[in-house]
Amino acid sequence: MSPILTVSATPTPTPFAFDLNRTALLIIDMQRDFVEPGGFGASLGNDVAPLQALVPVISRLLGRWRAAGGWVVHTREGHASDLSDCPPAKRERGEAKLRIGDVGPMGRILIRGEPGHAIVPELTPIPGEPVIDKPGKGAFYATDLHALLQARGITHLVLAGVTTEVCVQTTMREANDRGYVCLLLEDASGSYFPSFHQATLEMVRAQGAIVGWTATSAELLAAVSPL
Ligand code: TIU
Repeated sequence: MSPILTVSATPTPTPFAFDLNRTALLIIDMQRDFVEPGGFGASLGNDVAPLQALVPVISRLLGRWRAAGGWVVHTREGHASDLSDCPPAKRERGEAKLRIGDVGPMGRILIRGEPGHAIVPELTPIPGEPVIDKPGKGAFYATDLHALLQARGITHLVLAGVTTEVCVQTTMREANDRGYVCLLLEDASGSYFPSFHQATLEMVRAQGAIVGWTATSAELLAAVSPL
C-alpha cells in the first residue's frame, strides 16, 4: 500500500488526494502541429508562442514525475492518411489557409506519421509510456485509453498539455464521466487564448470541483517529490 499524497494549495475546498501508483500524468497533444509555426494551430490563424512557452515547464514536470516513479501517458491528435477517420464537418469548418491533410512546412497537416504530428522532441515519450493516437478532441473517444488505464488500476489523472479549453478540457470531462478523479495543472496547460485558459480553470474547479481540481506543477511536485 503506497501513501496517499495530497495537493492542498488549490482554490477548491478539499485537497486533491491520490496514490501515485494509481495516478497517471496525461500529457495532451504536445505536438509540433500545435506548438510550432507552420502547423495546424498556426493554420487556424493562431500565434503559437504561448504554447511554445509550455515546453520547458512540462519538460521539468515530466523529469520530476518520472524520477518519483510516476507513470505517464501521452496523446496525439491526428488522422489516417486517407482521412477516413476525419469527419468532413471537422475538415471543412473555418477559413484555414491549410486544412487537415493539406501539405504544409511540417508535412501533411494533422496526419499520423508526418513530421508535424510528432510530439516535440523535449517531451519525447520513453519506453513504458503509451502514446494514444486520437482522431477527436477527447482522448477517450475512439481510443483504448480507458481500457489501458483500467488494466493498470488507474483511478486518478493529472492533466497537462494543449489546448486547455479544447482537447484538455474535453478529455477531462470524458474522464469524469468514466469515474476518474482529475487534477488540471494550471501552468502546464495552455491555450492560444489566455482568457479561455483562465475561464477553463475557473469552470473546472467551481461548484466544489465539479469537473476536478486545479493546481500548479510546483504544488503537485511538492507532494510527489519534495526537494
Ligand atoms: N485548436 C485548438 O485549440 N485545439 C485543437 O484543435 N486541438 C487540441 O486542443 N489538441
